[in-house]
Amino acid sequence: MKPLLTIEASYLESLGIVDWGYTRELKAQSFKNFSHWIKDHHETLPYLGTQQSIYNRENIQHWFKEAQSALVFLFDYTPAKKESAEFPKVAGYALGFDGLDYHDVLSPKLHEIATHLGLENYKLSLDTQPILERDLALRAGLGWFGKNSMLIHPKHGSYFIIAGIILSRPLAIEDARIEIDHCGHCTACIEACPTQAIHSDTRTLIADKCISTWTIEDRREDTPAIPGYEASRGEIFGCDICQDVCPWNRKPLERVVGFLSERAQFWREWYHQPASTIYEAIQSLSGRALQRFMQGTPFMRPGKKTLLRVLNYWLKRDPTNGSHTPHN
Ligand code: B12
Ligand code: SF4
Ligand code: SF4
Repeated sequence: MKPLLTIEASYLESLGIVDWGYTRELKAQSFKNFSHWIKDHHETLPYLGTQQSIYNRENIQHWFKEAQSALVFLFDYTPAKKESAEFPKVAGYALGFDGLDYHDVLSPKLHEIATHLGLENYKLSLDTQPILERDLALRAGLGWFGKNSMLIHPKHGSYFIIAGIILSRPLAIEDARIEIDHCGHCTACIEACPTQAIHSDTRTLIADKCISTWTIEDRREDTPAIPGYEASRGEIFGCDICQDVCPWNRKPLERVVGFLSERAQFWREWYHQPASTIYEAIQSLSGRALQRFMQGTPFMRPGKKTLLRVLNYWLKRDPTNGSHTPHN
């Protein structure tokens, strides 16, 4: 990785960054694609479909008037994927940042970088802001849109979180070269997705069919399981299947040394118990006690009802021991 102005590459690496990019282009290239896509996807992801949310995503200046340019960083969780390869039921990102919610872990790091660069008027882009972050990373030269819709970096694959600093001034950095599409004739992700959530013509997901939506984002108590979920590997929190089969993740996995912190290890083992044990543990806790138990972790996002709905699915299929082994 190259240094960032006065910041050494080794310092960025110590923050968990595998690459960074820069762009002055504030308009999203793929906004038209997003605006077509959003027409069909309000129900389970309502926050994306408001008029303001759509308008803001077209151009970062719609949200932050003074914006002039953006720095984009890729925060890696490949080491956690390596270590949890035999335990694929919890999304890698959930264990990759010390078992903590990445929003909380990464924003101080971004502020730290901003301080190093002497920035005063800036905003962060970290998942929840109205910014098309994959498009921003594309414009910053960090990768291409894979058929699984992930932003894929030619060297680092796709096991990373995209985060940005939106600046109110330009920096003395050359504009990035846009990465070309390296998917070629491969269709591994489309074939591997058990719920057929990948729309092969448009490189987008049918979000309502994605296991990640059903296990994390959908807060309804009684939403039936997505057809095909039974053929999953027993994903109970998020889903990485279409990344795990992607050839562009093979080399990064070979290269990294696996490492799970003590806290992440705890959660890995906790979710490795039979579904019946996890179900009982969650059910026995009051809403507040559950919040205390899961405080600061990503597992709090789906909430009690969603967690129980998902676990109950596996229990109904296998009431004797509640293992979440898929039954094909
Ligand atoms: C809503 C959302 C979801 C939804 C919908 C995902 C989706 N693919 O649309 C759900 C809940 C399903 C989801 C799941 C996951 N998510 Co999510 N999610 C988001 C969020 C908040 C918005 C994404 C969005 O706007 N989707 C709408 C689609 C249309 O836009 P898009 O995903 O940006 O895709 C672009 C391209 O596909 C392109 N495009 C569209 N059509 C076409 C057509 C052609 C021909 C071409 C070339 C391009 C193209 O334009 C789009 C807009 O820029 C972003 C954060 C953010 N603010 O951007 C994180 C984000 C996309 N998620 C992320 C992650 C990590 C995940 C999961 C891996 C989590 C997990 N393990 O369960 C899965 C991955 C599922 C998958 N294969 O995408 C990361 C992705 C990092 C990366 N390397 O790409 C993001 C960027 C968060 C972050 N800050 O790092 N997510
Ligand atoms: S995350 Fe899982 S369910 Fe969603 S598109 Fe990828 S493989 Fe399919
Ligand atoms: S699995 Fe193949 S088609 Fe899918 S994103 Fe990776 S390279 Fe592209």
